[in-house]
Amino acid sequence: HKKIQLKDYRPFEFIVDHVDLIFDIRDDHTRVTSKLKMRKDPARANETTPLVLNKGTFDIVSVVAGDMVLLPSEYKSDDETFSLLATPDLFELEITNILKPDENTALEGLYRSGNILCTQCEAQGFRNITPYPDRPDVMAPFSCTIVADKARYPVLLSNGNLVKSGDLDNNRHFAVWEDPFKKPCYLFALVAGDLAVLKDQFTTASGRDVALNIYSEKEDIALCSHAMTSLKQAMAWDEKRFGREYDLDLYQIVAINDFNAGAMENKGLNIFNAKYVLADPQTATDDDFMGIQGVIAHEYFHNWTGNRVTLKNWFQLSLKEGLTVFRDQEFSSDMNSRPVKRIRVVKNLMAAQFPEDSGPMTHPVRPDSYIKMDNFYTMTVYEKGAEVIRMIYQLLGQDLFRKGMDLYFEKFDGMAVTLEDFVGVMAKVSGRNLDQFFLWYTQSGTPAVSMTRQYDENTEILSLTFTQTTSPDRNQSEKKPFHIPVRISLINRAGETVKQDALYELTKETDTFKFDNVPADTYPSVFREFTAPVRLTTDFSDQDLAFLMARDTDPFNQWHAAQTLFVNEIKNLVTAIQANKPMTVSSGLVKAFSLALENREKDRAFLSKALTLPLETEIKNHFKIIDVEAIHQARTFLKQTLAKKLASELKTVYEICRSANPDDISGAAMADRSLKNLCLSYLGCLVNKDIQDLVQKQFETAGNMTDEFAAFKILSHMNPDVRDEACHAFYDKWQTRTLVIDKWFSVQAQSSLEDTLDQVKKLTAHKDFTMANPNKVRALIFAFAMNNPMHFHRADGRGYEFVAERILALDKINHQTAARLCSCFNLWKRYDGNRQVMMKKQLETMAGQKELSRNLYEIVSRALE
Ligand code: B3K
Ligand code: ZN
Repeated sequence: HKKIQLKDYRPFEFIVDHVDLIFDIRDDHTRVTSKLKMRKDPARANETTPLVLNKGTFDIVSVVAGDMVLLPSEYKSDDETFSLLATPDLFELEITNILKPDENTALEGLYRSGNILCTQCEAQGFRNITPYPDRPDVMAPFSCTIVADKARYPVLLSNGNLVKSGDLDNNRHFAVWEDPFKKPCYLFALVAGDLAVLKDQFTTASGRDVALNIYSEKEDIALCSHAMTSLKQAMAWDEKRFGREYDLDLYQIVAINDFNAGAMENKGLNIFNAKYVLADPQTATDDDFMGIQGVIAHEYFHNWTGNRVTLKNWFQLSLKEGLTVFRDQEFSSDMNSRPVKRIRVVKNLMAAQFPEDSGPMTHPVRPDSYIKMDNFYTMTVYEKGAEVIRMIYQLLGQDLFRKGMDLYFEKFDGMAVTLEDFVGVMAKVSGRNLDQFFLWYTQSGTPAVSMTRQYDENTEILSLTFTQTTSPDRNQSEKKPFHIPVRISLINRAGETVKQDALYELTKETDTFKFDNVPADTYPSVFREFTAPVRLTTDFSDQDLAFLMARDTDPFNQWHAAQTLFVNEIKNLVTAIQANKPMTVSSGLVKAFSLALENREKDRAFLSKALTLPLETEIKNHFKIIDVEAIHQARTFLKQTLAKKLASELKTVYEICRSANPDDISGAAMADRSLKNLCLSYLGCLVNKDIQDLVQKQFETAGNMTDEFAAFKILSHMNPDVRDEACHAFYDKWQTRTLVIDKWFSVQAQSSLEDTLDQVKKLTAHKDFTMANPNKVRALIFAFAMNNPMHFHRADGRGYEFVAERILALDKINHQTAARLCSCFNLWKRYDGNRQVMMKKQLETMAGQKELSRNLYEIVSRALE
C-alpha cells in the first residue's frame, strides 16, 4: 500500500470556480450529477497535465465536457481515479454516477442511518460521492440540489442558505442550497429524512440574527435543548474571547445514530453522533452533559479554525484540530471549573496520548506520512496538538496570543495554510524566535523531564535543575532538545506564596534556575497547570508529595501530587506482590487522603478528581513491563484499604453531598454528585451487606442517570447474582433508549467478574447489539478491549482471540472503526513473555488475511514492524 508523504506535496494544477451538485434520491439508489467549472491554474499555464480526479468504487453513467458527450474512450475511470485524456484550459465538466447509500456500511460518503440519508466526507469521503479533487487545498463555492420523495424525506438539507424549494410530480419535492463561502469538499454535507427540529436564534455582536436549527429523529427532539444552550454559549464566547462572529444566517445541527466519529463541522450543517446532542438528566450523566457542551462548541469553533482558514494538506491536521481543541478547552474552563477541566484534559493526555507516543503509532503532531489519513485522527494530533498551542499561549501571554490569532484570520481567511503559517504569525506579533519551538510539531515522543533541588543554607539560594531526554523512535533516531515552558512558584510550609509564579524556559538538555532569598523549607511548585506535555519526575519524597497534595497553591499540582502518591503506593504494592510479600498501605497515604476528605467544603468537583485512584490502564504506563494481574490486585487492595480505614468518613461525606436536586445540572450540583459517587465507589468495594443495600437503594431510587449509572457500575462488580439482577432491571427500564442501552453494554464489558468475557460474547448476539453501529461496537467491544485489562489480557489468550476475531469481522463492514479498535494490540511488546507471544500471534493472523482494508493494514503492519 502506498505511503503518502508530506515531502511529495504539490499544489493542484487546476482551479475549481464552482461546483453544482444534484442528488436525485430514489428508493434503491441515488443519482449524483456534478457540474464543475474549472480552469488551469494560470501559474501552471505551460504544463500539460491532464485532469486527474479522485474517485470511489462506483460506476460512471455519463460524462459531458462543455456540450460534448464524452465517449468512454475519452476518459479513464477506475476504482481510485477519473481522468480526462486531454484537458483544455477552461472547461465545464458534468459527471453523472449512481450511488447505493443503503449498502454503504463504512459510513463515509453518502450513507443511510435508520430513515435518514446523510454524508461524512472528512477526510477523504467526498470522492465516494462524485469524482473530485478530494484535497483540502482545492476550495470552491458549492450549490446543491436535492430531489426526493416528499413523504419519506420531508427535510432536505445542505450547506449554506436555502435558495429555492418546491413540489414536483409523483409526490416528490426539491430544495436548492447555496453556500457562498468557498470550501474544501471535506466540508460538504447533505441530509435527507423525516426529522423533527428544535428552533432558536442568536443575535451576533454586530446585530445580525442567525437562525439555529437542531434536527433529530422525532422521538428525540425533546432531548436537544442542552445542545441548543451549549451552541448559544459557544457563539457568545467566541465573540467575546476571540472576536469571531458567525458568518451565515443559518446554523444547522443534525443528530445521527450511526456515526464513526463524535461529530463533523460541515459548513453551516454540522452532523453529529447523537451521543453528543441528546440529553436529559434522566438518561444522560453529568459527564455526558459536559461532553455535549464541549463537542457542540468544538464543531462551532471550527467555523473559523478549520473552515474559514483551512488546511493546505492533511499533514497539517493539527492546525485545525489542536487549535480547535485548545479553544474548546478554554471555553469549557470558562463555563465550568477551570482546574477540574485542566485535570480532565491532562489525565486523558497521560492515559492515552503518552502511550500512543511510546508505541508503534508514535508520530509527530504533524505526521510525515500516512497510508490512510483516517488513522491519524489521533490523541497526538488532537490533544498533544492542543498542548502545543497552549504552550504558545503561555509563552506569549493572553494579549499577544489574541493579537496573533487576529493576524492569523486577517492574513489567511479563505485560504488553505500550514502550521508554519500559524506559528509564523505568533512569532511575528511577539517578536520571538519560535524555530526551536517548532520541533513540537516535527519531532515525536514525550520528553522525560527530571527536576532536582539543591538548597544552599548559607546563601539561601534554591537551585532547580531540569534535565530533558526524549527516547529515539521510528521517526527520529536522535532527538533534539525541546523548547519547554515551565511555570514555577515557591511556597513555604504554611502554604504561603514565597515567590509569585513566573514562566521559565527550558531549551537545553539541562538548565538550572536559581532563586535568591529563599528561606529553608520552601517548596517549588513546578509545571503549574501542566505547562508542557512531559513526563515529570522529581526528587520529592512521599512526604513532600503529601504536603503538596494538601497545600500546593495550584489545584492542578495538588491533583498531580495526589496521583503521584497513589502511583508510588501501587508500585510498592506491585513489588510486594511480585516478591510474594504481604501488602501494606502506608499510613502517610491514608492520612493524606483523610485530610483531603475533611476539606470537603473547598471544591467538591476538584476533590473528587484528586481522590480518584488512577485506572489500571493509567497505572500500566508507569511500568516497563506490565504485570496485568499484579496491577489489578494492587489497585484493588489500595482501594479496599482506604475504604475500610475511612469507611465512616466516606459515609459522612456521601450523606452530606446527597442534597442536590436530581434535575439540577449546575456546577455545584454536579460537584456534589461527583464527590458523593466517588465515596460510594470506595465503599462499594467492601463486601458488606449494609453497603450493598446502600448502593442498591441508590440504584433503585436515583432521580437521574448520573446517580443511577454510578450505582449500576458498582453493582456490576459485586457478584454475578447482583450484577444480573441490576442488568435486568436497567434493561427493562431503558430498553427503548438506544444511548442508554450503550451504557448497559459498556458496564457489562467492564465488569471485573470472572465470567465477563463469556458475558460479552453472549451480548454480541443480543438483539440490540449490531457490529454495524459504531456506538454499539464502542460500548461493548472497545470497552472490553481498552478498559478491561484484566479480561482482555486473560492469561489463556481468549480475550485476544475474541477481539481479533471481532476486528476482522468489523473490517469487512467498517474499516475506519476496525482500525481504531486494533490499537488495543499496539503495546504488545510491553507485556510479559506469554502475552507478547499471544498478542503478536493475533496481529500476525490479521496481517495474513487476504482482504485487509488499507486502514487496518496500516495499524497492523506498524505494530509488527
Ligand atoms: N473533524 C471531525 C473529525 C472527522 C473524523 C474523520 N475520520 C471532527 C472534529 O474533530 O471536529
Ligand atoms: Zn475538530
